Amino acid sequence: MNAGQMSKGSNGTEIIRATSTFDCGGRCPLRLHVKDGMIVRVEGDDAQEPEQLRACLRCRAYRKEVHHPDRLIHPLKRVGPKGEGKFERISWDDALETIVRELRRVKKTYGNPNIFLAAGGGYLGALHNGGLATAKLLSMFGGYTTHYGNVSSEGAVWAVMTQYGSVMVGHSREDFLNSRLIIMWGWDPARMISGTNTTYHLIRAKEAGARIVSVDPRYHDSAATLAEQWIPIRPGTDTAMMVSMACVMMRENLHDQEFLDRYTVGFDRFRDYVLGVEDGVEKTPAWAEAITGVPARTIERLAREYATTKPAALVDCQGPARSAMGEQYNRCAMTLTAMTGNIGRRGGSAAGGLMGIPVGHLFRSPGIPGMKNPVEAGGPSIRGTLDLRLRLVRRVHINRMFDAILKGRDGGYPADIQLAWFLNNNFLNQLGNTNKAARALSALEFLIVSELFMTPTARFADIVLPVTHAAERNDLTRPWPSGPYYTFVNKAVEPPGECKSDLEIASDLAEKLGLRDYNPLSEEEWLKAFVEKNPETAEQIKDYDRFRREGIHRVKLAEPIVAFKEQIEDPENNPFPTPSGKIEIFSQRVADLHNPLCPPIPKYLSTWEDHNDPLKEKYPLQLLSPHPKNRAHSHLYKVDWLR
Ligand SMILES: Nc1nc2c(c(=O)[nH]1)N[C@H]1C(S)=C(S)[C@@H](COP(=O)(O)OP(=O)(O)OC[C@H]3O[C@@H](n4cnc5c(=O)[nH]c(N)nc54)[C@H](O)[C@@H]3O)O[C@H]1N2
Ligand SMILES: Nc1nc2c(c(=O)[nH]1)N[C@H]1C(S)=C(S)[C@@H](COP(=O)(O)OP(=O)(O)OC[C@H]3O[C@@H](n4cnc5c(=O)[nH]c(N)nc54)[C@H](O)[C@@H]3O)O[C@H]1N2
Ligand SMILES: [Mo]
Repeated sequence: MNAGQMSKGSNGTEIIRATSTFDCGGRCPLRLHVKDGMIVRVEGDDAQEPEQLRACLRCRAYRKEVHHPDRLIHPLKRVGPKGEGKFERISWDDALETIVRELRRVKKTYGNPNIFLAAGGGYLGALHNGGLATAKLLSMFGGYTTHYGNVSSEGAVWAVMTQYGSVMVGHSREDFLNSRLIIMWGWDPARMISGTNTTYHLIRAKEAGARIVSVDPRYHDSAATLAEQWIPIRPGTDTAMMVSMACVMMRENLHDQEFLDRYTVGFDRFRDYVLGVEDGVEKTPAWAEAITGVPARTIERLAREYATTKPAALVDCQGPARSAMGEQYNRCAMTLTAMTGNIGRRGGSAAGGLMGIPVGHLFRSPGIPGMKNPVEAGGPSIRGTLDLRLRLVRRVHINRMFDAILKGRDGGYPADIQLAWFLNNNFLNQLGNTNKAARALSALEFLIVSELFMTPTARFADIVLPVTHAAERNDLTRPWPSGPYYTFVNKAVEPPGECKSDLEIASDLAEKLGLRDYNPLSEEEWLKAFVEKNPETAEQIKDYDRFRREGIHRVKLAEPIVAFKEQIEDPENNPFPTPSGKIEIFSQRVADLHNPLCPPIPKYLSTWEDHNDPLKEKYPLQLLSPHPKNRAHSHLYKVDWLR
């Protein structure tokens, strides 16, 4: 019997408790009904309290991916031209020997920096995580080059690190019940989720009388079901509208000057910009109307409403920030939350686009810290630094990896990449400029892709390794930092064919490469260590077996988590983690970059290919590509139900 089996279902099925591990904004607890080695039915959470974490459509179609007839089940070797997709079956031994030979050849001929690891978010489990497992293997092998930056939230991360010095800018979702006004600004949680319980709490807030407004070019599911007002806006112009809302508040003296004086620096600089002292242009609603397409009267009304309804939650997200100058949108949203004194207060919001809470999402691997990549020895850390000049002389920005493969050191990149390993991603599909990506992947001497399916990226590989699905191994995972809960992914079924997990693949390679102690523990020992050696989970999860049986540990909160509560309630003892200890509406660190594209205060800046670009005459349409409701990125693409 599987340790995660709770009970018997109807018709003799066994019910296994698990969750998905997709890189989506939720984490649905699932009851997988298994019969004769197949998942025959999927049910969602059955908790009675505090609330059910109801499964999304993707999770309800889960078994259709696990048992999909197109799953890769044997290692493959390319036999046709790169990208054409002609492969033949080979044995694991052949596949691993070839990889060992190529790794050694590239290391010897060019050195370790020319080995590249491209990991993505395809699997968010803690142990069988290909990104971590392969990084550890390659570190022990002498190192590798990799990417930095974040396709999801680079703009938002930059913005919050500038202004607050912390990425934990969210409230636990039940706090929406305390809001009287909620502005969903470029945010569609019914689709992208932001925490499995988010929409539930928004509905409760609405039922309790909160007014909900959506500012978004699209009339999406959340606007349709939750909002009383939908304000369509030209893509990329949100900052102009926010700036003009600030203008209304300043002119009508609606802003919370006391809050600004006490907790922020640089508001006067922002005011000079908004009122036109700096550049002679007052950023009035009429000014914004011409840029955004939103009527000046609509802007004025929203500005007054937001400034006078307390508490109010302005929720920005990452989509609008995933564009040129996008970080200004998050910075300006944060500035509005400061001007209205909504930061650190129940029912308010600090904005910042990330919505993370610092509880219920940590599974630190006891084996991973101390795993140093020799290629990066002495290099600066990627985390927590705002200093763009320092950023990663030894890494390649994620959006530039294909350019780096094509141009190498001559193009100013840290290495001439000859061998690459892509896993947990489908970057040919997911990063910009697919034609260039195809050229780059074709130019590699050797490409390994570990995958569930023959994706567009995998078609370019020399060797394709078939991996197990999350349903086919035991692991721990976490919701995005929205929690608060921890989940156990119990193995439901045996893997098909010859699939191995990324960790098993790396362990086998370590053995062939003579790297001892790569994987000293069994799966069970690792999982126990993850839970018991991480101080947060050790304190929370007292009964490992029960956690495993139930598949979830819900963290009980005495009261809602409110970002920066301590900083606001007791600022003397709890400065913001910024250089000034305050919310930095003006940032000296950014000013010191002397980059006209990085203003030290939030500003609306027109960009290339936006509504003002003369190219508009030729190309009058703007394309938005929001995250798909029926998939997690390209993951689940094969599932006919979801199509
Ligand atoms: N146009 C446009 N492009 C975008 C975005 C957008 O908004 N618009 N959003 C961007 C964002 S925010 C993100 S996060 C990226 C996501 O981009 P990717 O990280 O490339 O996401 P996926 O397409 O889901 O690819 C994940 C792959 O991992 C595979 N996989 C699943 N489990 C495992 C496993 O255990 N092991 C291995 N080896 N593989 C596994 C899946 O089969 C899938 O092919 O896309 C970005 N691209
Ligand atoms: N179902 C599903 N959920 C997902 C994912 C998935 O692939 N599928 N991916 C997950 C991942 S990795 C991420 S990073 C998050 C991303 O979450 P988000 O970044 O919030 O999602 P997006 O879909 O990129 O865009 C959010 C909204 O921004 C709007 N928008 C785009 N441009 C503009 C603009 O200029 N102004 C305004 N006001 N609005 C604009 C879009 O219409 C959309 O409604 O989602 C996560 N959740
Ligand atoms: Mo993302």
